[in-house]
Amino acid sequence: MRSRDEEARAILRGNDRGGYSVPNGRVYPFQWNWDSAFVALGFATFDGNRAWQEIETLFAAQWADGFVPHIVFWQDDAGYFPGPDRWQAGEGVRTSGITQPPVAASIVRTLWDGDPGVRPRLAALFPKLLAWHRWFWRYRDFEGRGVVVAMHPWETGRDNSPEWDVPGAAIDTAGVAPYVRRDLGHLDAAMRPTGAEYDRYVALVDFGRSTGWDHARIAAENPFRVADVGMSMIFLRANRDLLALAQVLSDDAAADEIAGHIARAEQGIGWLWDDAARSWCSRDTITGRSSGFVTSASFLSFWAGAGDGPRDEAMLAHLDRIGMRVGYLMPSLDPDDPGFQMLRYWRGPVWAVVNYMIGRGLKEAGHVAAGERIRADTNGLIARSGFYEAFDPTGGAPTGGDTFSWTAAIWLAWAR
Ligand code: 9YW
Repeated sequence: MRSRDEEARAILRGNDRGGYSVPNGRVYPFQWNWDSAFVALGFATFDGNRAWQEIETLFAAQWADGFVPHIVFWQDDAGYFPGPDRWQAGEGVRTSGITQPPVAASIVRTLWDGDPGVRPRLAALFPKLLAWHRWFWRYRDFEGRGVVVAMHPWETGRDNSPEWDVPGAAIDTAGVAPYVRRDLGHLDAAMRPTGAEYDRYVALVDFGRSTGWDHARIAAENPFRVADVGMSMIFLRANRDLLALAQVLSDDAAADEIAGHIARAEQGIGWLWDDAARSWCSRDTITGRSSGFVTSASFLSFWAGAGDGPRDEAMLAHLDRIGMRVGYLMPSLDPDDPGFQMLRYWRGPVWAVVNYMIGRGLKEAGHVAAGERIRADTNGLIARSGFYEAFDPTGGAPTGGDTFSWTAAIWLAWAR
């Protein structure tokens, strides 16, 4: 029998389409943004060149304004909806018109890790990373609050999290032209977003396309504009990592610029603290209302270094409580929430990539035992069930697609 390590490497090789990876060959046949960043970590354990290439191909699809798309359609494939014809976006290569959590700078910093041999590749990538971050400051923090405003649930990477239910109710789905979901041909509907949620996803795609993917207009008019706690924490951390890379490259002007934005985020992120929930929560920028949901993204405060003594203590208390309710941390939704569903995508299941950020963040913040529990639980899930998209936190059963690239990568880079 092959070891889990060998299986993981075989999955990464099998999902390699020549310079870029697909998350899973059947369900997701294109390049996804934050998947590629995590996948690079896995490649780095056995093929350093291929690791850098994964990020370089993603940035080859960058638009002139700095935007980096959430999907790159290097080749068309009828197995996924919405495909390039529905998006009608991209410059050079066809892409989607929304982005995804900006984790790439943090991953590049890990790949760099002081290896002088890769300095030319780092120097070539740095201006592209900076251009993407500038795009975020301009179009996803247009109120200058120091947070990231998501324009689509898919942009957050946590598609059907209940955080989007109330803000999403304002999206008009009456005019959505008929479409056929392809995901339900590959996967159990009970593990996927509902039809009503999909209508909202498609309505937002149609709205963006109707603007010609004009990011300024989208920032002003999009019917969904939610400050996502996950993207905000990931971006704060990514800016700290980008600042470190600017210092490596002795780029003082960039370092000053990035440091200014970090200071703004450190001031502004408190807007996402919910006193009633005693947690970090997403907040609707249109109504000003906090979601009130404790999700796995709430715990990314440790990865961001956003907390202070009392807030960190409050999050650790949630972690202890949740840890006694489930077999495996960190469920994507608080199991004490009435909407918790152990198999339905981002309403319960555990995702290895989120665990990687929470676990590393906890350890770096000095909460070593809690960080180690997250790593050991991730290890236990994969050892028990294999390289699935996500896992039931109560008993560890697999959910979603199999042979998943980022789950294999997190195993190799961190969980094993
Ligand atoms: C979809 C590829 C992507 C991830 C997202 C995840 C899912 C796409 O798959 O979204 O159609 O459901 O939610 O985070 O990048 O793995």
